[in-house]
Amino acid sequence: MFKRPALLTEKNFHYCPGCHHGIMHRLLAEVLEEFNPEETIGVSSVGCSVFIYDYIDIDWVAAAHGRAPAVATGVKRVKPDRLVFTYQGDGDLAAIGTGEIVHAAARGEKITAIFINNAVYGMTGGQMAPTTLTGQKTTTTPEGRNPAHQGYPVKMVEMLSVLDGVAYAARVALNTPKRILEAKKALRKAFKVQRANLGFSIIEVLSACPTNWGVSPVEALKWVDEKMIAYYPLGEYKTPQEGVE
Ligand SMILES: Cc1ncc(C[n+]2csc(CCOP(=O)(O)OP(=O)(O)O)c2C)c(N)n1
Ligand code: SF4
Repeated sequence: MFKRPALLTEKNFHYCPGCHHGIMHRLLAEVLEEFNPEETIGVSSVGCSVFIYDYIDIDWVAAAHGRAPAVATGVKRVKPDRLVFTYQGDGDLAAIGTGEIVHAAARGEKITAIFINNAVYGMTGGQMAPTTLTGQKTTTTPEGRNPAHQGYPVKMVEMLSVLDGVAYAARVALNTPKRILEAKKALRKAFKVQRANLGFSIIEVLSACPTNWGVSPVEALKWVDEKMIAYYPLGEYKTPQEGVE
């Protein structure tokens, strides 16, 4: 029988119907309960998930837009015994914070990045993000993203996985129950990699934004399959040599 994870506060999520941020918050709360929540520090970022610190009852530091990996680096270096993670959207991690994420990964910081890729800037009204798909209509690409003008969508996990500092990199989705369970496994593994001091870990989460995609919550589940996974294949892109399951 499902219970409400003890780490989720009583506060109702402010997310739109069908948004996957809520599913991810629940998974995060469930997995953190398996570790020591008292010793966990989250770094929240800017975007729709800006109030995550109101929903998951652990210690948090709020970072300015894009700066979460730099803040997490500082926190982890001061408190190396803590489990430290960032929670960032694609505008945050792959646009304004590209430098921070690349260099934190290259340095092999012992932190975990949870990267929510919903292919748009959700909070500010659906502008193009680096992850917006070719042909996808957004408020700043009303004709659809055209690589000739806006370049190609960025595959962050593939890009980061080639860096030596990265110990674990995976992409997951939340549009079916099976995939939600796989996402939970990947999240657990990313934290175990951090616990084992093996280096930087990241999980990219393909996440629905029905509001800015202009589809219903149910259609958004299909959209993840047909559009997102087709361009952003799921799976583990890097796993440590040592046995972390
Ligand atoms: C320095 C700075 N620049 C711009 C903004 C405005 N801003 C707030 S949220 C956001 C986009 C967030 O999009 P994303 O990271 O994809 O998260 P989502 O809302 O989709 O979950 C922007 C540009 C800001 N808060 N700070
Ligand atoms: S705008 Fe998109 S990402 Fe933001 S809460 Fe709504 S569905 Fe979620």
